[in-house]
Amino acid sequence: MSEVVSYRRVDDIGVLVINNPPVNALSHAVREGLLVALEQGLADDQARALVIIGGGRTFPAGADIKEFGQAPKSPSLPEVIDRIEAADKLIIAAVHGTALGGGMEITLGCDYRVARADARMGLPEVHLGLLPGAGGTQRLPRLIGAKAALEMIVEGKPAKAAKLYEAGILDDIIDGDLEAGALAFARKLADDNAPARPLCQRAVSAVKDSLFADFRAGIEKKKRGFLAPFHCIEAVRAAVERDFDAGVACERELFAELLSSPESAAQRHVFFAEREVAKVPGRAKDTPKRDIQQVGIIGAGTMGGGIAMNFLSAGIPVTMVEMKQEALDRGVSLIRKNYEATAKKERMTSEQVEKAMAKLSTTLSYDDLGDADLIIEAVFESMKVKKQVFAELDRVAKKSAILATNTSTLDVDEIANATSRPQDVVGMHFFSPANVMKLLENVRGKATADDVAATVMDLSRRIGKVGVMVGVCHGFVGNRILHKRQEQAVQLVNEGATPDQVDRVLHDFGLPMGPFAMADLAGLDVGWRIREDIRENDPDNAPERNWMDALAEAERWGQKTGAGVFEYAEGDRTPRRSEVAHAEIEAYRAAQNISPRDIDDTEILERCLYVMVNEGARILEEGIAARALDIDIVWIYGYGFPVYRGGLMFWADQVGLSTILERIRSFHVETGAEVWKPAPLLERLVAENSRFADL
Ligand code: 3H9
Repeated sequence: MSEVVSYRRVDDIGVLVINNPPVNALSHAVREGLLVALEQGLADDQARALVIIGGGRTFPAGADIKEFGQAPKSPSLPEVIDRIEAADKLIIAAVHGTALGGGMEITLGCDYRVARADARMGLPEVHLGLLPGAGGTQRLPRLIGAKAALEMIVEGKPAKAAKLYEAGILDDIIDGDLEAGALAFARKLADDNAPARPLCQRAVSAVKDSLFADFRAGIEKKKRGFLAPFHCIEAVRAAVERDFDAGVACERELFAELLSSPESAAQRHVFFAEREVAKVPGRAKDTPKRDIQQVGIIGAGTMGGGIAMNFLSAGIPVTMVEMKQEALDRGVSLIRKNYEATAKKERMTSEQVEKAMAKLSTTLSYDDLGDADLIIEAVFESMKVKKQVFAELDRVAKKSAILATNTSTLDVDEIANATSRPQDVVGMHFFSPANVMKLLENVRGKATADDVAATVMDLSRRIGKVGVMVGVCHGFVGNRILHKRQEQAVQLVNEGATPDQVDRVLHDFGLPMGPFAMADLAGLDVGWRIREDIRENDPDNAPERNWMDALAEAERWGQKTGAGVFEYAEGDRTPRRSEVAHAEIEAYRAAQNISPRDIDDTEILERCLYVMVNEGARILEEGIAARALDIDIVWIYGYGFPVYRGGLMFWADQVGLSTILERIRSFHVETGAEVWKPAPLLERLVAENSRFADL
């Protein structure tokens, strides 16, 4: 008897139980075990029908992703499912938890499917850069039609039991004990002499001629750069246009192509990296955590309000503090407006909106924060102001409270020292818009206690964020790297490129927007004010005045004023070339005696991205990020680095570190600039012929 799949009979029905925690992934042992148990059930004369069920928390959540890339081992999942489908006894899948990918494909090989009301099923392979490769693209269209199957396969979003029942995927929803319900269901089928229902023998209903072309056109923009969604469409098209066997052959070919594609390798890396970031190296799994039941937020502006929404949506009460009642009122109405917009898009019910709003309270006095377990400061980005806030928090917060700053650049250690309890201070850097962006850079100061760090990492997940633990430095991981890229972008324009060209190159690489569209979105006044502050207070490090300063001084602050580096039509965020900006650029070049040169796209890409990789290597060297994968996740969730490239450092490994180092060295020789000095870590990795992933 296999250890991971067992067979037993309950009266007249055979039960196959899969037990491979945590998610019953369909590893080689499970596939082998399933075949053995199946043969046992088929040979068992007393069993009138068979039920397949998952042990533990779920029906199988898919193929074992860790096995991808290894030599295939027989039996393959398609072989197992074909055997299930060809069996001469009725087989019923009984689903709880999440039947995903290969797990759902097993259910499609069964004659009938039942599930618990809280179960979900789906084909999320597309998120791993794959397609359902065990017959899913051929059987699902035969069950629910090609259009509905396309939606489910290309979106990769699991659906709830009620919806699955409505779609005709589930035959029944079981209340109470799943196994008992499934046994009763099987027994009734046997009593009724119900027919076998192999999907492979069913025809696909007719579809509109333009279905596939229309579907493709509909996703082209959103799925730019990804390979899998388009392969998924081709596989479903095969289900419509060919017979079952030819369709399966096509699916298999497309699956194999995807499996060996760089896009899938990158997406699988991201899947594991996203889970790995939660496991902070050096932190014991059982580190105690503080209980967070009540949160205080200082500042009801866009950032404070956005942060508050995360907690309210997770059912955690929030008290917002401001200096003036009008600011509080504005903050509350902004939160309500955002929630109502979500409700309008049917992503929330109006009861959920009211439930979240009911957890929000406001005050003008810090003294009302005495019960808060966590207080997050989201005020103006000034060290002086932040220190005053933290001195106040030190006065009012209870002893066990965590005091967090949302600073994006300032020194968390210095802020912590404004209190008598630096061990309780931590950075929680939310990205704007804070209620939308998934990234949370949690910044550990020198004195931050272990349980404080563990609590904020845990909390990140609770409020639906991906938390990454980083150390203290100017700009932390994300903005520190971004800053280097923005500098290169400006320099490239100084030397002869146009902002349109730089933005196009980075957009074509897969980023959601280029550096200048991004500057316009953030507001040119933001960077300008920071530079002005340095010019005034730290003249030795004063940045050179350039055309970006001139634009900001002319109150061209980007999208919010309708013009910045680009121009924007009323109510339209599309950046358009600006003659004013070009005139400023030319004036700047003339004043600096720069004769512009033609710069090719490759140089733009290399300078903007390699400078980031070099900075990423320094960040690793300094221990600001613990692993390359932490940087990958910061850039994917904070800045939209293309998932199909796996994140900044993963991408660098794929390009080849020696190629990158060689270019960095030559930029260093050409410019003598400090930023192009190769990071020692990068040099070491190249010398050792290893990669960031090996660290
Ligand atoms: C497929 O099926 C291809 C077929 O069509 C064709 C084949 C020929 N394999 O996420 P969690 C690990 S492709 C291996 O933290 P949750 C995960 O890494 C597959 N390991 O829990 C983690 O490990 P650790 C299609 C897996 O409750 C642990 O399990 N299926 C797999 O938040 C717990 O995971 C999918 O894409 C796997 N398939 O969420 C589903 N799945 O503890 C992928 C999980 O060491 N999985 N692990 O960090 C998920 O979406 C979520 O894990 C799930 C549970 C919703 C199931």
